[in-house]
Amino acid sequence: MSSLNRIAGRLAFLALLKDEGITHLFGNPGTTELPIMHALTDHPDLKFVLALQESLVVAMADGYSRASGELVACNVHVAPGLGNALGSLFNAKFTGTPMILTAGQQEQGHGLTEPLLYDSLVPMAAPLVKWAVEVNRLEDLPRIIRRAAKVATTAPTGPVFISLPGDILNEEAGIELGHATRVDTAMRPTDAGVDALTGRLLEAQNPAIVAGPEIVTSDAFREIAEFADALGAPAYQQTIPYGAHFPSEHRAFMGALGRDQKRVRATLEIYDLLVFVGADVLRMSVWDPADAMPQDMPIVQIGLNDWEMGKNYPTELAVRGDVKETLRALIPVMRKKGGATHEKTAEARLSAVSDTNWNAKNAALREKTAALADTVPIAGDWLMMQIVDSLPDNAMVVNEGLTTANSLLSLLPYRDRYSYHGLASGGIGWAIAASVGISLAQPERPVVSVIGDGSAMYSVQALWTAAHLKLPITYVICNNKGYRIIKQRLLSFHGNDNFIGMDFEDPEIDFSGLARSLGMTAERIEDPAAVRPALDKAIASGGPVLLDVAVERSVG
Ligand SMILES: Cc1ncc(C[n+]2csc(CCOP(=O)(O)OP(=O)(O)O)c2C)c(N)n1
Ligand SMILES: [Mg+2]
Repeated sequence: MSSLNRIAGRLAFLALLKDEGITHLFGNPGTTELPIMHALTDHPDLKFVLALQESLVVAMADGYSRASGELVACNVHVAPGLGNALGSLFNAKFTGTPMILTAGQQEQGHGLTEPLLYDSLVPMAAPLVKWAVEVNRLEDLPRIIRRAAKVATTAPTGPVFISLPGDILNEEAGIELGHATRVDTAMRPTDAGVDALTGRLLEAQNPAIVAGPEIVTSDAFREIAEFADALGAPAYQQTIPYGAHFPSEHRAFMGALGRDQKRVRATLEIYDLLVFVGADVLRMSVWDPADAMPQDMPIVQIGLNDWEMGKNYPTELAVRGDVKETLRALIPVMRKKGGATHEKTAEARLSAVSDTNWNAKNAALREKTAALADTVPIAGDWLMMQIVDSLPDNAMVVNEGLTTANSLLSLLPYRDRYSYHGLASGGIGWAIAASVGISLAQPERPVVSVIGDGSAMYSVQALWTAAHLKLPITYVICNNKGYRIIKQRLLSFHGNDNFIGMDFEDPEIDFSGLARSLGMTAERIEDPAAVRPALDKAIASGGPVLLDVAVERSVG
């Protein structure tokens, strides 16, 4: 080790992050993070983004990565802070977000005496990350950060965790910082693999495509549409539609499958081959004895997430490859092999869905929704249509609107891979904070964030960060004074309409007042006619605004 490079652990840590491409450090500091906060003075180009609770720290970083595709870094405070962060870390695991999460740790040896705030951090984080480690020697820090970045960014991507004891951060040593390693996973199958795939696809009489998140991560938004054209197959979005997985207005697009086992099965039963492209294979939410997958349905899977391949259902052809590169290789071979005959078949198969595709359903829904203009409290569908109609071309939509946003994806067309970001894992309390990261990742694009009032209250302090950074985010709170989805389910699963613990009416939550207290412009809206002007004004303001909209509460 060279003595020329004597450097304190805290400075090495930040220098290493920057060298791995990190531009923002999302965090919430405590005493054990003070070495890092101290070192930030020497790294003014690394932007520290303060979140006022650790779950928000991680959700902000998660949003940044989802809207940029970049590796992100975030830092939380020892055991209680890591504990707070775990719900958001679960979300990041679910979406495979490439993230380095660090936490300050009590000095080695001091921890043994069980001081305040101390507990073992690695076992806490381990189940939710690809790799969890504590740094025990300053000399190991570069190797650990380099490896963490490589592990997080190598597909299937995901979060990693590093515990940083105070003595490591404060110590000085002559260490080499080394260089970043990135594994090129933009691989395509062999020619033989492409041939086999082509043969199987052309053999199907009535295939369907299911598209998922690897369309976004591999930048295959255009290729997936070309593939649907070339194959002549209707395309569904996977059961958890948390991103822009297919251009909605393309004639092949049928919308998301949903998570009702019987309905999914009925939808898919008519096909003789399902082609999953970078998608989960019918991941469900609530248990139902009926299986969503039709009996003996042949399956083809393409993507980098081999854990998903054949996981729950046997897969006839599982191809590990980058979605974009694989489709690029596949499309010309398929066109050539299929020739004019297949082209005609493909054309006919796509014309056959022109009355049932997303465009057709969208037109019908818009007509039906227009009739709800005078409904008070404001109808969810009508609110969603106003939001969609108010969006500038480059806007991004964030969705944790739950029941009020039921129809959002039938109204909002995905037009580029970063145009839509939805809650993925089911763990609510993501969107207010994630919107901050999403906005920071694409600062030129206005963000409209649709959030249930219940979900909003899990992470409402994130409004402060949006206000502090003056981000162009319009938060639309869908205020039905309770957990409507839980009420709906108590009624439909148990026939019980005694909604204990599902209302917050006494007292009512004053979201406008809450937002103003955190430094944000805000407005309460009860009149449907006031929605559009308020949205237009909020989006045009270019700053953070919260609209507290009184929406329908009906259950059943
Ligand atoms: C972290 C977490 N805690 C609790 C739940 C259970 N849960 C799911 S939806 C929901 C209520 C959502 O309420 P709101 O955002 O107001 O939407 P609404 O149902 O009223 O449309 C709750 C409590 C969850 N999914 N995640
Ligand atoms: Mg609600």
